Amino acid sequence: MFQGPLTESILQRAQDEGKIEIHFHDLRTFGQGNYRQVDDKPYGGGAGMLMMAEPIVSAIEKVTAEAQQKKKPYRIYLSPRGKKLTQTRVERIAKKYPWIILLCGHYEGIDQRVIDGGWIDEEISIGDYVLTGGEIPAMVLIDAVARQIPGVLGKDESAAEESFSEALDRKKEYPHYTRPEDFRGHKVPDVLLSGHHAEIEKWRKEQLQ
Ligand code: 21W
Repeated sequence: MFQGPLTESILQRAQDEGKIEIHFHDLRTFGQGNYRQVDDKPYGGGAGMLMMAEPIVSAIEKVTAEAQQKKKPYRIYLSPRGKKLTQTRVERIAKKYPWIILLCGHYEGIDQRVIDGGWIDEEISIGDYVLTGGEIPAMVLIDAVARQIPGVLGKDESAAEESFSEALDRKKEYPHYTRPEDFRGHKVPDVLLSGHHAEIEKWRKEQLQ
């Protein structure tokens, strides 16, 4: 399910140019027994299954040991219980951690001892709504972090980003128009056709919402 979004133009180009690398590790490889079991019933009862500690910790240890880097990976568990992902957090991760491991939760979640035992550095949620697993949140995080890495965005794209975060409040956006000037009776605001840059700037600031 990662192949669609992560091979989309910008992220594919970034990988082709060696600006980012994305590796996938199937937890089942680290599963136990003939059935490569990775899930089990929760102690205390309740609906659903949990991801077992051993396959997760084995996977984290193997991936950590394999990579040829001095730096430790920053280990993030995508969890509905996590801290909310914000642009500030995205920028901090992009700046501080050249190598991240993303653990996607599945079923009802993971054995708490993976977290309490120190194998996870941070739990992150992408928002207050319920999804089926951590895969889409992982892709959201990859996309948001990747575009912060120098050279991942093209010149035009990063210029747009600059005006978005610096000149304007980061939460806000103004309306955009492109050709034609008249679309089925809906006109482009006159000021945008005027060529008065100061007026256009003023109008855009007024339109922020
Ligand atoms: C959703 C797993 C709900 C477990 C107590 C016992 C990762 C996610 C996820 C999921 C539950 C993120 C319950 C925003 C998300 C994720 C799957 C809990 C009820 N309560 N960010 N059982 N939203 N979701 N199930 O869902 O793994 S980051």
